[in-house]
Amino acid sequence: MDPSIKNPEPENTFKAGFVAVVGRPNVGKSTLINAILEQKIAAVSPKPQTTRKQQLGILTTDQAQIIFMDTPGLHIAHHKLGDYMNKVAELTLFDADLILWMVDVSVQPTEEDRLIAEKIAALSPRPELLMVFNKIDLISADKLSQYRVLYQNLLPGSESFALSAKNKKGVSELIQLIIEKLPVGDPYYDEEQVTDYYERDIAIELVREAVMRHLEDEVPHAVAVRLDTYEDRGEDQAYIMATLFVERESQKGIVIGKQGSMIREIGKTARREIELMTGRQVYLDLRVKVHKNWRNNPNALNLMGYITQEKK
Ligand SMILES: Nc1nc2c(ncn2[C@@H]2O[C@H](COP(=O)(O)OP(=O)(O)OP(=O)(O)O)[C@@H](O)[C@H]2O)c(=O)[nH]1
Ligand SMILES: [Mg+2]
Repeated sequence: MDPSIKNPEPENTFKAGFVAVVGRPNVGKSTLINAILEQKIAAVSPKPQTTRKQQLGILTTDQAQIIFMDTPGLHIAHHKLGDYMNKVAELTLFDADLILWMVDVSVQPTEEDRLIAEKIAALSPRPELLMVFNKIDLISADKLSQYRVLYQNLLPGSESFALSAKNKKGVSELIQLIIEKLPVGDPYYDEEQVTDYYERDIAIELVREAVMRHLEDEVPHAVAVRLDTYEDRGEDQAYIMATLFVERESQKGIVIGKQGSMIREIGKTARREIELMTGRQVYLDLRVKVHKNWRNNPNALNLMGYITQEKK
């Protein structure tokens, strides 16, 4: 499709640009992008480090095309996978027309928030910045104004906006604010396109989301999901087979659970989500394998789709 047909004539006022959504893990970055797009493209879970790669969320309106870059939460890494995730998030800072720095304003700033502020402050030239105070549904107005100041002091002079991504409160106002800040330009993507992920990539993320939701402690972080088969069966059915890789035999036992009870639960949750996404009936076949210490093995990371810069 010729992208110029979205370009209003004679005067071009259409806005288009890339927005990096960054912040420490678990502040609600992926929740916000799903809320803005009014559909679930990104995995969300109550546990930190849910997002592992960059994913685009593309919103096209009559006035603008906003390309959101969802990123892994910036954190203090303990594995090569963590280094990769941080790198992904940091690189988007350089590609952005606007940085949305999201914080969880229901709690005080952490060391990770301070490190992010330093990274943003060090950017030269610095793209436009908007601080987003999320989770306002969790605190009183008093606490909100108190904590806002603490965050504001990390990057003085920054513009900010408060919302609740989960309750979709403030989301449409945020979209307008973002549009104002974007440069005039032609759309980069077809107006129908919502993400750069294929349905099968989202399916993998939804399996991982189920893993994050059902498993505790370090175990979900040690799981990678590989899609083995994704077959359409007629108009309204799909067959999916995927392998869950863990790092140790003991984790394999936990993921499978007593007589397979845990993997069945994970499968049930993931299947329901994939069916919601695709509108099709899904047969989901999950298996579990050990790939020793994969999070610290560059070759394994590449195999599992976490392509390190060196290998690109
Ligand atoms: N109460 C409340 N919870 C929220 C809000 N936004 C997100 N959450 C919850 O916060 C948790 C983390 O949300 P995610 O969207 O996965 O956070 P993220 O920043 O993408 O996290 P990573 O991918 O790990 O970096 C989930 O349990 C969300 O439901 C909000 O506005 N209010
Ligand atoms: Mg996320």
